[in-house]
Amino acid sequence: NPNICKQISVLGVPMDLGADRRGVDMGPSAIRCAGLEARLEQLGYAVQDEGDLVVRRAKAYSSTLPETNMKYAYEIVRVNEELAEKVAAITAAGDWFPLILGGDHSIAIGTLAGVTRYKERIGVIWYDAHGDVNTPDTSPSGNIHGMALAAALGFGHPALTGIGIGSGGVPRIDPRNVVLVGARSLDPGERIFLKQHGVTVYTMHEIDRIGISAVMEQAVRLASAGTEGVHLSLDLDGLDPEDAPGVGTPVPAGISLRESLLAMEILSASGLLTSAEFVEVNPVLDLRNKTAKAAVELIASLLGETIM
Ligand code: 5AB
Ligand code: MN
Ligand code: MN
Ligand code: MN
Repeated sequence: NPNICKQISVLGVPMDLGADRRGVDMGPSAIRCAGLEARLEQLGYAVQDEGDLVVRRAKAYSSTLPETNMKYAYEIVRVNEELAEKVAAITAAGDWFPLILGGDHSIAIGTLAGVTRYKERIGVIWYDAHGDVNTPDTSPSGNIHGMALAAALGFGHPALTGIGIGSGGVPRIDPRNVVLVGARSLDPGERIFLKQHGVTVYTMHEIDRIGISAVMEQAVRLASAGTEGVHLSLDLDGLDPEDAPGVGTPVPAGISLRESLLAMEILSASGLLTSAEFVEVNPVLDLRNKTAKAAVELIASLLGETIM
């Protein structure tokens, strides 16, 4: 609970190998430039900026895994292993809240392995236009950012599913505690996966019908049932491209910034948040850092900022 945890540990992961468009590696920088640290300090938090992990881009490190379509798998696996250890270390004592800045969404595999290290069971709210539940067999692209949630749930290539938990390790996330919010672009194999494993999906249809507030209340309830807390994995492409143009895979007709701020406030009020990551900010495609600024607004709301 960030309202109890008065210390925030910020960690950047300048990873762009999980996506086709280059540039999300500059996401952590852009979010820091948008004034993250000062904003958190204004809220009364002690902030420890751990800096960025090192992502190597030379071809030799980042080639496709033989006999798979998984682009840049070697380096993605290496960085995620390091990320899992780092996040586990941040959470070990229980009084630091990990705030991870991406980077592409492939980093969720390491983040989730890390945040579950000292927890029995955790729920996840996956705020995204996409499902990210492809496996190498269903992926249309071979891009690992589209496989991250499946891998964190234990499905896909062993090189990914073993990250942070070892081969044969069992993920501490039950798909029934996973909730997608904002989905509007799912691949055929992903629809099957989501139904088969009992992941709850709130598409734009539900958001438009019952409103973001009811959706988030239900999402919190489902993600927290029987768990020790809730992790937020927020892909900026969950937002409407009007409000968040700086993303590699924009999908029209998304969640507005206004609705998203309310979503963060509801999550904050639940007092159940254990950790969060903000991913897929691409400064190369952004307009005057608009998307990174939106990320900072969302983070402030998530961590308890109120108007009055
Ligand atoms: B993101 C797609 N489903 O697997 C795929 O931005 C897109 O982290 C994945 O949500 C988008 O390549 C991944 C077509
Ligand atoms: Mn995503
Ligand atoms: Mn996405
Ligand atoms: Mn994306």
